[in-house]
Amino acid sequence: MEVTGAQALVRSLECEGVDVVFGLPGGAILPAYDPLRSSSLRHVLVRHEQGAGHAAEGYAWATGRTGVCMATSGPGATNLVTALADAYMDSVPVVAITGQVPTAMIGTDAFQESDITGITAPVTKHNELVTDAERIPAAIAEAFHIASTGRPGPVLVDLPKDILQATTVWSWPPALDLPGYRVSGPADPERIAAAARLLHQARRPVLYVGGGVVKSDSHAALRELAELAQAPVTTTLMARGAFPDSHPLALGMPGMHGTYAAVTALQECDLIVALGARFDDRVTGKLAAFAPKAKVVHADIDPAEIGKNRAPDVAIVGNLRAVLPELVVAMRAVVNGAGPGRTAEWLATTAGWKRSYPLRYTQATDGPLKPQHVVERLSALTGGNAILVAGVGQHQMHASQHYTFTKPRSWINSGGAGTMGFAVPAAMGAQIGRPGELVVAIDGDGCFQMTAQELATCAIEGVPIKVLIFNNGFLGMVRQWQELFYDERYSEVHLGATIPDYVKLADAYGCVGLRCEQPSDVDAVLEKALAVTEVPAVVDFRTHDAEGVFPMVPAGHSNDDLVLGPEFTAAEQQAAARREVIAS
Ligand SMILES: Cc1ncc(C[n+]2csc(CCOP(=O)(O)OP(=O)(O)O)c2C)c(N)n1
Repeated sequence: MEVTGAQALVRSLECEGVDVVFGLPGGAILPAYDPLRSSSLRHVLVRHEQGAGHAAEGYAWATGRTGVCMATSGPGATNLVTALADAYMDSVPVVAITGQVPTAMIGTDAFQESDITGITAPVTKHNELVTDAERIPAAIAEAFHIASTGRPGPVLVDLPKDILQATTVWSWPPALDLPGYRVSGPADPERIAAAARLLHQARRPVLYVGGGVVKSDSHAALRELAELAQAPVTTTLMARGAFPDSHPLALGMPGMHGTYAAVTALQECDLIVALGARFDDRVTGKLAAFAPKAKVVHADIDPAEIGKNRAPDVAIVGNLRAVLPELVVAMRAVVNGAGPGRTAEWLATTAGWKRSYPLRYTQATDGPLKPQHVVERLSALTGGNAILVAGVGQHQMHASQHYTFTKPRSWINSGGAGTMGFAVPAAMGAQIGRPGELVVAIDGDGCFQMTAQELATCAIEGVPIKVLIFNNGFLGMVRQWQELFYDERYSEVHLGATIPDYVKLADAYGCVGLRCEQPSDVDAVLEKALAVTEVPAVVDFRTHDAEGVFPMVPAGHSNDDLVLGPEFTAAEQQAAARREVIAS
């Protein structure tokens, strides 16, 4: 059957099971928008292509399926770049479709020409400029295959206008021709057995859980492993929710703003079992001083991660979807043969640390309103059942620290790239991927202003996200660094809390706008916002402008230098540095 390239594109997307495309049209991609009208695909018309990219990411985070975004050539395509870089850093499966100037004009500085495959080469897992309409089905099928298999990531397919207009013969499924693309096969059973033996022998093990556990949906096996091994668990910023925070073995988040218990357990442990984690600098602090007494088991789907930052004693390359259940079987065999491991003393120590040095803040009844308090009330009111999406900055850390996560895919954020402006569009994508569920974006006033225009998209599309702006009037995280490391010489961090008026802005975008300034009003305002069902609700929480995020390991320092923060006395800080348990 004869079709145009554009029809082949739309059919290919349908055949890939795509249900929604986030995009914004323009000249070069116009041919694709015509068959889109009569297709089964839902197109969500964003207000900025960056929003389309983050929405595709949010959709992918929330559903586990590949998110799709579409843009025209030149500035349309370059507006996607930040989101693609973000998806690349966080291993999020996204397929981006871009229009390109006609093939005969490529390289002529044609109107709206940009070399998007060149520009995105370092931030995509793969990209392709298609030069033959006949290749479109294969290019799309390969894009989805590459985006979603192995270590997931973004793939871009660039389609010149004449290729979209040309005719070709439709056929599906195409043969995939990817000679250079290898996905890790089954893991070596001997290494799995070796890892289980090490875990059993360890007296002070820690499971260091990264985003790979969420992406591989292996949280159930993780829990079995932790309970079998009686090993405490730390969940990174990418893995919040992979292990329930309420579980006695949960230590919370490690790293720069991690809990004392998680950071210190990693420093003092004799074995790290790293699962889908990458020894990121925000977790390790000064790498040479990280976990000095630990042997390391490192399991990851990407062989390039093994030994990149920390040499492992046992390396397991494979998909955690298979590896974690295999590790459970191996561990059970060891425990059945040799009896349970001997971690009781270690668990008593880590539990003591949790009690002695918890996340601490003070909320006075008459204010100022603390961001941590808002997160804790949200956590209580939603029973940990919201899908939380964060921007980047202090509010992101407060959300990650103080929300009690109960399940995977309930925490969505920009971990690797730290992209301000992520939250509103990513929440939109998550809500569209999981309609009927409660999606709450916690955003900073700085971040919010970068992509707030997607509220219009949400209002028109009936996407009822809740957006909680933690409006401290500052680029708060930068302010905190200037306070601590630049002698309080504040430079270009003051935004002001009153312009724009977020309640009026929400109203202008067809959303429900609310404001909350007093701690005593938090519950009532949250309840009001959570009850809005047809359009977004936006809450302007006027939060304390000088509140910091603690604990904190100063950048570049050893994790041994963790600062508990102003809520702790000097004596407590000294006891913490000595690893003492001071609360029974
Ligand atoms: C696009 C982008 N620009 C700059 C930064 C650097 N940066 C990191 S956090 C931050 C402040 C964020 O301010 P806000 O959104 O108000 O959140 P807060 O820290 O106050 O909670 C900035 C500027 C960034 N991460 N991303």
